[in-house]
Amino acid sequence: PPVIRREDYRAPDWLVPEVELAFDLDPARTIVRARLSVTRNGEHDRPLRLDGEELELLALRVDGEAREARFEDGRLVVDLPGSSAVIETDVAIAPEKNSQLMGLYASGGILCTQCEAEGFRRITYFADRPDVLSRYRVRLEADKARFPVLLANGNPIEQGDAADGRHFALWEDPFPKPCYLFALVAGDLQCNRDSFTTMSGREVELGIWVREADLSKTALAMQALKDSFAWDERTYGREYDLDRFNIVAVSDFNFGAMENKGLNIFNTRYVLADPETATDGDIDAVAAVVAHEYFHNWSGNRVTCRDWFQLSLKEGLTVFRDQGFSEDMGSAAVQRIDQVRTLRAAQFPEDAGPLAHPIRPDSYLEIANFYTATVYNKGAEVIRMMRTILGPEAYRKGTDLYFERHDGQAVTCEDFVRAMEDASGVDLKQFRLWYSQAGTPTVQARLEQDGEGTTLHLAQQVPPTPGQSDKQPMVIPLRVALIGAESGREVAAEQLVLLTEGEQTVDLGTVGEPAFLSINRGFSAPVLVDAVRKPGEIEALAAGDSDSFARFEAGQELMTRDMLAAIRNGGAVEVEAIVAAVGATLRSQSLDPAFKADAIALPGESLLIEKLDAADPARVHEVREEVRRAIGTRLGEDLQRAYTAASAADPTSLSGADKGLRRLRAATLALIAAGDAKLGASLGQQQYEAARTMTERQSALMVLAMLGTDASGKALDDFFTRFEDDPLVIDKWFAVQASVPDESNLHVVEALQQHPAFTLANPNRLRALAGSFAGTPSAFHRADGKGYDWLAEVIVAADKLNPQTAARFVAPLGRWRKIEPGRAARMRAALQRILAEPGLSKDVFELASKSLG
Ligand code: DPP
Ligand code: ZN
Repeated sequence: PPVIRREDYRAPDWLVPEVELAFDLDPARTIVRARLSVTRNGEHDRPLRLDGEELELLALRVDGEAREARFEDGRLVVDLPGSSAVIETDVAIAPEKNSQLMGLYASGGILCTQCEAEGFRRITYFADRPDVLSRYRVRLEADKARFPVLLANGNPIEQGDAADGRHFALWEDPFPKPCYLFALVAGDLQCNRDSFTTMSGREVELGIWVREADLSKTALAMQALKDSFAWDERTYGREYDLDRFNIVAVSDFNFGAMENKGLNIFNTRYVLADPETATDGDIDAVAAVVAHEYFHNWSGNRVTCRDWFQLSLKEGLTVFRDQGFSEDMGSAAVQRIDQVRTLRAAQFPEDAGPLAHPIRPDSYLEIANFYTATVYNKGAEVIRMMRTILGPEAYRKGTDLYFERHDGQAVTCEDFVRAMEDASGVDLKQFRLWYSQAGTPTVQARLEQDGEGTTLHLAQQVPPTPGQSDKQPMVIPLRVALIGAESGREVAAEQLVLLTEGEQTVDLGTVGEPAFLSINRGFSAPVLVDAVRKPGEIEALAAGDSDSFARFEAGQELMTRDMLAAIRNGGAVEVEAIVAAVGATLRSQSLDPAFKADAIALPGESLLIEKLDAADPARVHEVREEVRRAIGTRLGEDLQRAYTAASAADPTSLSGADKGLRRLRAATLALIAAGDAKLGASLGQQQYEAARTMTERQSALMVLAMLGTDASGKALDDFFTRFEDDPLVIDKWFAVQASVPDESNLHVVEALQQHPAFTLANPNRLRALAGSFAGTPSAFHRADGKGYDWLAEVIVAADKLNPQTAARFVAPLGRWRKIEPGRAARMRAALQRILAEPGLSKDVFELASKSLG
């Protein structure tokens, strides 16, 4: 497949200002009639070229005259003499045969669309690129009984009955948009209706459309939607612009959700939630995704991307915006820890591996492969750094200028940075390297104190990544403070240090006592910090850093240090410091429960593997388990006391305090079980049986499943029967069992694959099984390599149905560089087997070949 390069960008030859579409909807055979008004863009004599994929062309007319179709490289080529023309096509498509879930497809009796990035070409012939913006007028016609609800982007204009029991609806979207934001839905749906009055006093009708049985589970999403409208007005001055805002939930979906103009389509997983069937984490994710998609209305839709290399322009910015929303709606400190956890678990490995790419990639084979943690989460960190460097007020001026200057345009990351510069007067020339250089920088830090004063020595390295061997120093904003070794107080107040050179020293003045270094507070830069630590320093920071994120970090650093030492030297783990730190956290009167839950959780096995060369995953598991056991036995009483206290959480309350208690309860239960299996099993069983919410039930079930006793089998059976009719909960049933960290768990996973409720065709179900298994190192990395073989087979089978989702499972096999040679060879062999498969999609081909690289 051809490589697409950013430097090859050329403005479109033809523009398409107006589009009229008429859909004769039928799951087996849908007819799409398109009428495109096209205009020549600039001086050239090139023909119009339209993308199309799996379309049956029935007719082509140019200015009303029938034309023979001509194709070149799969595109429909139309020679046009003048400067404008009207192109009409009639095509047939088969939604119910569309297993890729791109374009128009059927999901549980609903017809719906997914067009980002390049799905629109599977609906009709079109210039399928984000810099072609059009006004759409869309007529939908379908059987009235089967598809009583007909939705599209924009505002409803007209509806009525048609012949043969059919009916129609006409929708118009006044805002020009790229075709990736096109959407339609037809189905038997019920609506949770509400409204929002915008800051200029306009009334917007809000609707969340779901199947009747799910209506009762839409209240939380609706509240989040209204909160999002209000937050974006308050925080970014952004107002909604149409009379309608609709969300539709479908159960087969490649993404989490999609921000189509005025008609967001969501994976049910990010809409449907009530405390009985969704955990607190699920409920928070619903709010975050609802906010994310809504915020795209400005950052993505009103101002869109020139080309797909600019994806982070909308995704990094919008993730940063939804993070801000979550910080304001909940506890900012806990949110920040969660954000960094996600970044470390998903993005750091990507940046350190064969698939590393800058947040603005330079090339791709398949753009669907670039909806990555780098583009999204590191992209958000880059925006956050700009805000840190400019300050909140200048940042807001910058976003105002960006939206004002580029409203209605398709622009680049460069345009965003320039707006920030113009609004603030700050030169971001060197900062731009964050857009072009891949790899996680490492910052080395050493504090030097003598009679004269305190000096911070900093150095940075940006590691080589595929295609980028030499890197330049980046702009790294570091929030730094000094904590007195004796007083425990901040002896040098927090300041922002901009590390811009390869090596740099910072004068921190004189402080009256020996000091400890609190650096990268709040995770002000997405870097690895390698600080020279004094004896007792990290312990002291873990016990009392005044920045809660830095305090959490210090605890993680301490745990990582002692676990890595044992993994490397092969001996027993030195657990004293860890046990002392966890004990102090548990007993603290001042820390809030959510923070405690985060602070007592050990860094995961994947994270430890990332820090090793030639890791033996079995050894990593053994050491981590040893520490968990030590905490469980040595701190049994503290854990039980904390567990009991946390059990007082009001199960029906979704307040931050009650969520925090439940989080601590889950964390302590797991550690109790690690120290005393019998006690863990009995508490787990009690908690499971008494559970009133999914948060309590799922955490108990996970502990029971890990213990693998008779009681766990019973609980799993009960769970299945109880929630048999709720696909999202059955996903959990699969995920819990596929996450058991045991070398023999592949057997369970293979049995689950044969379960009647399993299907490769549903992305959520596939992620629940294959994603959970591949995300559990001690099970996935069986020494005999059978875990890799299993995953490779699943990828190959899923690829035949849905390349985009299949490709998501390749990355775990690409981590072979971090693994000991025996297993690494088996991982490579699995990748080679995938590549040997005839008819492989370019999605899987690209990632598998780069992973072998
Ligand atoms: N729907 C995906 C998202 O919102 C892609 N735009 O991130
Ligand atoms: Zn997005």
